[in-house]
Amino acid sequence: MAMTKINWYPGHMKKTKDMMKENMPLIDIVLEVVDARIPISSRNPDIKIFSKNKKRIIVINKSDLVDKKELAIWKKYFLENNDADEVLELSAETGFNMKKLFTIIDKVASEKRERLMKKGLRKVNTRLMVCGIPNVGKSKLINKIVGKNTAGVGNKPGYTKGKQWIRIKEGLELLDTPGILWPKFEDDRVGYNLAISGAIKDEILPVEDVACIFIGKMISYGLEDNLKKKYKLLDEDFEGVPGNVIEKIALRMKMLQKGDKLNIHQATHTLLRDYRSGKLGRFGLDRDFIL
Ligand SMILES: Nc1nc2c(ncn2[C@@H]2O[C@H](COP(=O)(O)OP(=O)(O)OP(=O)(O)O)[C@@H](O)[C@H]2O)c(=O)[nH]1
Ligand SMILES: [Mg+2]
Repeated sequence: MAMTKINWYPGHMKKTKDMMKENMPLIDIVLEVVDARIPISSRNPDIKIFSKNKKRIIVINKSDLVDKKELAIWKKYFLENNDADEVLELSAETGFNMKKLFTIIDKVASEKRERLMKKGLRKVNTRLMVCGIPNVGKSKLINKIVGKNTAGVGNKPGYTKGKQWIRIKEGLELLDTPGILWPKFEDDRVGYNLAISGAIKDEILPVEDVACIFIGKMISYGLEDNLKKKYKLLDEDFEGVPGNVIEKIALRMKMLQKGDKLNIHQATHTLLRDYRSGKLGRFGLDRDFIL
């Protein structure tokens, strides 16, 4: 199948990137949020570059959406690659490992405090920048850190607009930033994984191609049973190309439009929505990068 190239780099992302670079001198800790379902595809190479000389924490968020074994593989991978000083799997949804995150932030903050107090400074502020691609849960995580709904959270990419400084406690401040992607996805798989996971707005996507690639992935991972159970599919429905499976979903779920035609549009969107909310099982999409 010929794949349409996916790209999403609107002007506000470039502006955000410039804003982040400008604020970098103020920042001590860069907390990069990645999506547990796509830990490699959701790492923005620009963030890697401008966080180089900072303390770096990678938070693998949405860990509730993937299997524990898969999470362990990614954590090891980031640590071995020296991608960050600390790597923590977490769920801003369930609160899993939030306590550990506080401990890590406190540790980094107190190291800085001690260092500067030795130099004679009395008041030391630690500033943390929370960044990542759109829709990974940055704002939700911040609300969990702060303990109240300070940052706006939305079930669509590009929700946060503009920067927002938030005070966590005496001497500790945090910057919420809008999600940013980068100008060109070198690997087509990255664009599609971002699209499937919900980091790119559906309005600009070739959603049917995206759904096809997704079905193909599930089949290659041996996850046909998850689809069968959810959409009442039969063995024979998997004969032929992945696009047929989408038609079969519409057929078995009786998704019809005017003139009793199958509603492929509805089947496509239902499929993606179900994966994004964890209803098709707990699995990620990046395993073919390393396995
Ligand atoms: N399952 C699950 N969903 C989460 C988690 N964290 C956030 N979400 C959901 O993901 C969606 C995006 O969350 P936000 O906090 O708005 O994401 P963001 O990274 O700030 O997004 P932008 O502002 O668009 O860059 C919302 O629907 C959240 O409820 C998590 O740990 N698990
Ligand atoms: Mg946000």
